[in-house]
Amino acid sequence: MRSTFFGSALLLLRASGALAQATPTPSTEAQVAALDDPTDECTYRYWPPLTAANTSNNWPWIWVPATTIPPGDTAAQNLFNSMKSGIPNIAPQGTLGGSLNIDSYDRVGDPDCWWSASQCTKPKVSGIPEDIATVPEPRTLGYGFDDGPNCSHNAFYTYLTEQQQKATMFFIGSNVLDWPLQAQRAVADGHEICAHTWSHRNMTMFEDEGVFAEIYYSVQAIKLTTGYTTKCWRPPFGDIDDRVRYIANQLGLQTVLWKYDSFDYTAQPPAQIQANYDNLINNATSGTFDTVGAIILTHELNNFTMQLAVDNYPKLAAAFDHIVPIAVALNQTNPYIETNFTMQTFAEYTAARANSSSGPSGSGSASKAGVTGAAKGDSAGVALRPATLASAALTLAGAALALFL
Ligand SMILES: *[C@@H]1O[C@H](CO)[C@@H](O)[C@H](O)[C@H]1NC(C)=O
Ligand SMILES: *[C@@H]1O[C@H](CO)[C@@H](O)[C@H](O)[C@H]1NC(C)=O
Ligand SMILES: *[C@@H]1O[C@H](CO)[C@@H](O)[C@H](O)[C@H]1NC(C)=O
Ligand SMILES: *[C@@H]1O[C@H](CO)[C@@H](O)[C@H](O)[C@H]1NC(C)=O
Ligand SMILES: *[C@@H]1O[C@H](CO)[C@@H](O)[C@H](O)[C@H]1NC(C)=O
Ligand SMILES: *[C@@H]1O[C@H](CO)[C@@H](O)[C@H](O)[C@H]1NC(C)=O
Ligand SMILES: *[C@@H]1O[C@H](CO)[C@@H](O)[C@H](O)[C@H]1NC(C)=O
Ligand SMILES: CC(=O)N[C@H]1CO[C@H](CO)[C@@H](O)[C@@H]1O
Ligand SMILES: [Zn+2]
Repeated sequence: MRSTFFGSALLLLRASGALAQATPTPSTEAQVAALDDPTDECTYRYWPPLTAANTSNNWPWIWVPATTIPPGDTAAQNLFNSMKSGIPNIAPQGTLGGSLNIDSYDRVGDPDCWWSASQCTKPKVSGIPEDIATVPEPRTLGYGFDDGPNCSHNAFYTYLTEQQQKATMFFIGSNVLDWPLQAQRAVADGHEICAHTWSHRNMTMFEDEGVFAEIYYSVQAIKLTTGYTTKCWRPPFGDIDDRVRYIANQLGLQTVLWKYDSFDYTAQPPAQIQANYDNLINNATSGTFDTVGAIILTHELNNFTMQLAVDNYPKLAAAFDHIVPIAVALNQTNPYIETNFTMQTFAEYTAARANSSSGPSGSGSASKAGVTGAAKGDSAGVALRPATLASAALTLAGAALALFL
C-alpha cells in the first residue's frame, strides 16, 4: 500500500537508467515543491543528511512498530531510563497486532483517562497537562492535517499558501524519512509541525519502551529533516491514556486531540464525509463555537482527503471568524525547542490576515525566513548528474539498510 523508504530506493535504482536523460533532477525542497505531476513528486529523492545519519546506525526500521530503543542509541536509552521510575503503572490496553481491550475496560470509572474508551482528556494522574481538544478563541477553527507528509501534496500546499493559510501538520516519522523534502516544504511554507509517532499504531498497546520509541523517533525524524525539535504531538486514532500521556510529557510534548472528526480517512461514503464537514460548518454558523472554538480532524493522506480540504476551505472560512494553526490559537510563538523559528500570536495572525485584502504577501514571521538553514544548505547541492544519481541511489539503498535495521 504505502511505498517505503527502502522500496522507493529500489524503485529509484531500477529507474536510474531511464532517468539518465532527465536533467536537471530536482534535489532540493524548492525544486520538488515546484513539481506538479504527482508521479514525479512521488519519485524518491536522494537527500545527503539521511546518508550521513546512516553512520549512526541508531534508528528503528521505518513503518515497523518501534517496540524497543536500538541498542546503539545510548542517548535515547539514558533518556528513557531517566523517566522510567515515574511512568504510571498502567498495563497496555491491548496487544500489538490485536485490538484494544475497550470492552473489558471500566469505561465509567475510567481509571486511566483512556481517550479511546471515554474520550477523556483530563488526566487522572497529577502533574500531566490536559490534552488540547478545543481552541480557546471563540468562532475559531484550529486547523490541522494528520499522517503527512504525502509525497504529492504540492497542489494542496500551494492552495493553502495562496489562501495565506497556515496549519498544523502532524507528521508520521516514517513518512518524513520517506519524503524529507516534502517535510521541509511544510517548514518553508510556515506551517507548524507536530509529531504523529514513528509507525502510526495505537499507542496504548505498546510497553513503556515502545511508547517512548514511537514518539521519540518521530520527533528525531522531524529534527533530522527540518532542523526543528517539535513540542507537540497527536496520538494516532486518539489512542492515549495517562501512561502514554506521561511519557509524551516527559519528552516535552503537548498532546493535541480534536473535537470534530471528518472521518475523511475512513471507508465512509464520500457523501457522508462531506456531511461530516457540513455538520461542523453548520454548527459554526449556528453559534456552537461562540464561546470556545473547535479543532477538526482531517488528513494529508491522499488526493481525496486533500481535495476535500480544498473544496471545504471557502465554506469553513465563511463559517468561522478565524482559521489558525494550533500554536497560533494558543499564542505559542516558539513551537520548537530551537527558538529561531517563530509563529505569530493569535492577535498578530488575525490582524495580518484582516489587513491583507490587497492579496497574499506571505506576511508574518513564520514565513520563508523560518526555514532551517542547516537542512536547506545541506540539500542545496547542484542537480545530480546521471552517473552521480545512479551511485546516489546505490548509496541510498545502503543507507536504508543500515539506517533501519
Ligand atoms: C486502533 O484502534 C482503533 C479503535 O480505537 C481501531 O479502529 C484501529 O483500527 C486501530 N488501529 C490500529 C493500527 O491498530
Ligand atoms: C499520497 O497521495 C497519493 C495520491 O492520492 C497516493 O497515491 C499516495 O499513496 C500517497 N502517498 C503517501 C506516502 O501517503
Ligand atoms: C487531485 O487529483 C486531481 C486529478 O489528478 C487534480 O487535478 C487535483 O489537483 C488533485 N488535488 C489535490 C489537492 O492534490
Ligand atoms: C492570546 O493572546 C491574546 C491577547 O493578544 C489573549 O486575549 C488570549 O487570551 C491569548 N490566548 C491564550 C490561549 O493564551
Ligand atoms: C496593515 O497594513 C499597513 C499598510 O500596508 C501597514 O502599515 C500595517 O503595519 C499593517 N498592519 C498589520 C497589523 O499588519
Ligand atoms: C536555527 O538554529 C539552529 C541551531 O539552534 C541552526 O542549526 C539553524 O541553522 C538555524 N536556522 C536558521 C534558519 O537560522
Ligand atoms: C552506512 O553505514 C554502514 C556501517 O554503519 C557503512 O558500512 C556504509 O558504508 C554506510 N553507507 C553510507 C551510504 O554511508
Ligand atoms: C455541539 C453542537 O451543536 N453539535 C451539533 C452539530 O451539528 C450536528 C448535526 O447538525 C448536531 O447533531 C450537533 O448537535
Ligand atoms: Zn493518523
